[in-house]
Parts: sequence; C-alpha cells; structure tokens
Amino acid sequence: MAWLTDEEIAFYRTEGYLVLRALFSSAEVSALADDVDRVGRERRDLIDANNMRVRFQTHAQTGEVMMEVFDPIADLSPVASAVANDRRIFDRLHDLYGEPACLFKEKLIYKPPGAIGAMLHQDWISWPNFPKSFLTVLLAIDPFDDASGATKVYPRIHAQGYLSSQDGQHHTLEDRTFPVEPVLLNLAPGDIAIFSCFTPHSSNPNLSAHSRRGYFLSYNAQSDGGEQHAKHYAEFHDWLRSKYPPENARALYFR
Ligand SMILES: O=C(O)CCC(=O)C(=O)O
Repeated sequence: MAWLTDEEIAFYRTEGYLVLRALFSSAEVSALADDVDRVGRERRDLIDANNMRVRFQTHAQTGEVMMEVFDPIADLSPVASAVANDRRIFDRLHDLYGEPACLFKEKLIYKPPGAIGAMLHQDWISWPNFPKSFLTVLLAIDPFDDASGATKVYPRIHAQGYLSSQDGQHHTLEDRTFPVEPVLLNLAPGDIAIFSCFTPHSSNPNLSAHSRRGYFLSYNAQSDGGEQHAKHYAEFHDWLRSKYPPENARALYFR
C-alpha cells in the first residue's frame, strides 16, 4: 500500500524535503510534550556538561547557557519511543526508500526562548559507512515559525551531495551562498517535515516567548547498513571524546 502520492515522492527527491500535515493528532502531541517535559523535570541529574546525552545552547541576548537537547530521549520517555517506532513514519519512509527504514538516532530539541539557532550545515558526516540514505523526520511539538526559529532548508541543493571536506569532522556551510532561497519549515504541532542528510539547513534564534520543542528522528534505508542505532551512538560518543584533551575526555560519560 502506498502512503505517499507519486507527487510527494517526486517532490522529496527533487527538493530534498517534504512536509506532511497533521500526521500526529493534537492529543498525541500533547502526550509527547507532557512526557518530554516530565523527563526534563524529573531527570535534572542528567543535565550535566559531561553527560554526552545533553547539549546546551546560549541565549541570543544574555549569553546565558541553557539546556537544549536530549540525544537520545526514547530510552527515557515511553511516549517518545512509541513515536520513534510509529508505523505511520515507517510506512511513509518505506515509500521514499522503496524498502524498510531503520531508526538511526533521535533527539529532542527543546530550543527554549532566546536560544540561538543552528548554524547552516548538512547532517551527513564522513565516518566510515555513515549511511547516505540518512534522513530526518522532524515532528513539531510546538509551532515552528519565524518567531520561534523554525528550521530552514535550502531546496534542491541535496543533489550536489556532501559539500565539505570528508575528514570525519562536522562542518558548517556558513561561508556558502546558494542560488536558491531557503524554505522556512512552517509547522503546526503534529506536522512532520522530512529532509535528506545532504539538505543544507539552519535556524534562527527563538525570539518567541515559548520553547520550540521538536522531535528530530533520523533513519536509514535497511539496505544501507541495517539496524545501526547502538553502533551509531558508540561511534558518536567516541567522536565526542576525540574532540577533547585526554583529561577532559576521561570526564565524559553517557547516562
Ligand atoms: O533546531 C533546528 O532547527 C535544527 C537542528 C539541527 O539541524 C540539528 O540538530 O542537526
């Protein structure tokens, strides 16, 4: 059974992104919002600069450092886990891939008010066998719009592949200009956007009065490495450790 139209599949292939409206109901999004907030409240013990599960972001005006990301969160939140494994997502990715999808990684970006945005980048990274079929499903929990610093994608550029040095490091594309205007992913709670690992994207600061919570779920095609969730996090943690001098790297942990 096809869950996406031929037009939607063609749009994704050409543009490098696709928006699907109201894939999750408001009741489902409220349950997800409540549970990820519960994790944030009840697991203050995890919010530590040495915990590789957590990332921080600075406030655009005050410079205050704020907790922004749990990566991953599904093992802490049964509701998030159910969303990450939801048939509606897998069915639609099957249509895009022409084969089953495997969950690669997932993270909850809270993006509190004032948080600066994400620098322009592509998600792919030149680690051995990093899947080129990697794509991200962004489920909006709060409105993604101009004020909240919605994700912006550069359409059609994914066709050019990876645009930075293949040295195993993460690179920004801040010095690049593209011959296309970015598309702001205006999303209502329950909408999803799907974008390729080669689609350049960024976001502006959250200038609204509320958090811009988004569940960023990444998948790969089954024939492109199969299930590699555990392998990915082991590699990711080794890579994070490699970026610090040995005495600081030893202090890093995952909990
Ligand atoms: O927060 C956003 O809008 C984008 C986040 C992102 O690109 C990332 O975490 O890789």
